[in-house]
Amino acid sequence: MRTAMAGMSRKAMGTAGGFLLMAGALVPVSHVVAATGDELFISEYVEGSGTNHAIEVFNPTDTPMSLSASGYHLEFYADGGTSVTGGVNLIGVIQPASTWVVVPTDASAELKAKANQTFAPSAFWFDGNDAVALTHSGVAIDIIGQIGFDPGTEWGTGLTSTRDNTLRRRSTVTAGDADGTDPFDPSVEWDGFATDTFDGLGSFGEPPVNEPVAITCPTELNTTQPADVAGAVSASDPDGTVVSLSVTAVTPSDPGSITVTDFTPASAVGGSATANLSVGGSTTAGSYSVTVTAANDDASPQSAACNVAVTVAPFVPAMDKLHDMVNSLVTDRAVNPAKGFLLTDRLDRAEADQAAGRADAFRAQMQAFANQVAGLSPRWITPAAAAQLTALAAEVVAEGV
Ligand SMILES: [Ca+2]
Ligand SMILES: [Ca+2]
Ligand SMILES: [Ca+2]
Ligand SMILES: [Ca+2]
Repeated sequence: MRTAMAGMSRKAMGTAGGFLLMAGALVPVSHVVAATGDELFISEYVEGSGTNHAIEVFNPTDTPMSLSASGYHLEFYADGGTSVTGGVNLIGVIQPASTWVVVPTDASAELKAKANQTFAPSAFWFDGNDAVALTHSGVAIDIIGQIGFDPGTEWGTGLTSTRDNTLRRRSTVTAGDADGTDPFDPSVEWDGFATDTFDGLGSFGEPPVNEPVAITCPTELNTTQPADVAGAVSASDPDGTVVSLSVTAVTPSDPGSITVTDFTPASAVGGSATANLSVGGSTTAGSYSVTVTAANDDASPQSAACNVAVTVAPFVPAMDKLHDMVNSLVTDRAVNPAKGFLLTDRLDRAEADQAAGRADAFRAQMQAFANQVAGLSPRWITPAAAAQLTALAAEVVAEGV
């Protein structure tokens, strides 16, 4: 039965109480309810550079349409001719509220990536002054241009014209222009775009917004040699999948020790990709501006970047820090000056032993220093300052000679 029906014209099948053959399924006609329209129409027209041509057909109904079984064709009438010059049979199933894009086989790769169907360019070739028609079972249901009239170069003016432009049907349009005999003015139902505008192909009306990638990173990362430091970086795309996070620039010069580590790509559309921006403790002391870039897996990837101010302070020996602290305690009179002198003197001796590599003597001097700190009365030094001195002294011993 299916084979027999496929061979019948739509008219022969009738409508009321009959069946339409669609997408390999028999759908009772009574269930075919128009969404915003009940017949396909052309929703985008590309007459671009070189061989970049495309026609997009829209299905405004709520029913999948088998284009071949229903007998849809695109045809053109060259240069004011009144008979069909050539055309292409549409083949495939156009889903409800969806589009069907046909492109010649010799179009650019970018345009062909948008195609649902390709055709031999010799069969269907329109170049601005040729009327283009969408037909259904031999009946023209939508015509761009005026059949039998040659406008010379194009219909329309500026971007809204049929040559070297893209024409996008306004989303308020719900049906094709079935009258191919009246004058054609594309500005009535179409918006015009520059040569080789392809971003509207694949959807009716304004192309959907491609949400940008968003990236989050710390404003700054600070460390002192030889300690490493790391900060969390993450990125996401509401309608895409972030698949990379990387350091793309380091100024003034890349020391090679500022890297992205622990990278985990987003597991799905809208998910977060995460990583750490890691600064090695061996990084040359200095200030760096680090650019981290995230990208998604779109055919033409979207990306987003952030900048992190990285500061690596040079290594300061614990002995220097201890000396500075004792000196400032004395200067600020935070410790009794006489006691302060004893502490300074003890440190000077320890430092001399350290410089000379006398490890045992150095440790003995540091022990004596610690004992002096411990012996200071709270009248002379605050417990907090005493604890800090003790901790620094332990660091000095740990660093050794
Ligand atoms: Ca022509
Ligand atoms: Ca017309
Ligand atoms: Ca479109
Ligand atoms: Ca996106």
